[in-house]
Amino acid sequence: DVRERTLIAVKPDGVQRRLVGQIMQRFEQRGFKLVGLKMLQVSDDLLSQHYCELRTKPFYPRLQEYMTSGPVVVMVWEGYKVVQASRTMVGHTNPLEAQAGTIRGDFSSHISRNVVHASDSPEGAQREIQLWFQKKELLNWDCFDQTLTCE
Ligand code: YYY
Ligand code: MG
Repeated sequence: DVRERTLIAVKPDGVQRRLVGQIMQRFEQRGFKLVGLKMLQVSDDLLSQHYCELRTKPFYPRLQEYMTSGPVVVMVWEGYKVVQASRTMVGHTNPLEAQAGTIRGDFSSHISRNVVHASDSPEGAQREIQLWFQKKELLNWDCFDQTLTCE
């Protein structure tokens, strides 16, 4: 399905460290299509819905403090197997185990500052996209190079 979508977020440390452009560039370079983009300050409520399965974990208070410490840039990317591809591009949750060449492997060194979020399944992606974006904030657009005719 070339219309598969995933939610990617540059976490507060990524914004602080001016990594937004480099992270977006990797998804563009890979050939995925940007269909949603915004910057926002995350509330405790949104975060607990986003990480509903982690709310009872011992690290959750630390995660909440980190994720609400400053703005995040959240985006929706579309393309063939984009969920799986972006998990590979992002790398292991723990940067110490993330391969060089992945976003976490190249830009982070601690699990509590791992720079980026990526949905982990197509179902999870759908849930997260609905949580973070209103329908009208997602744009369908076609590539010009496929619709242009020569004069
Ligand atoms: O999907 P991913 O971000 O790779 O990992 P999750 O298991 O969904 O955890 C979400 C988030 O929680 C992770 O990116 C960092 C943080 N975290 C942590 O601080 N300490 C852990 N032991 C596990 C996760
Ligand atoms: Mg996850």
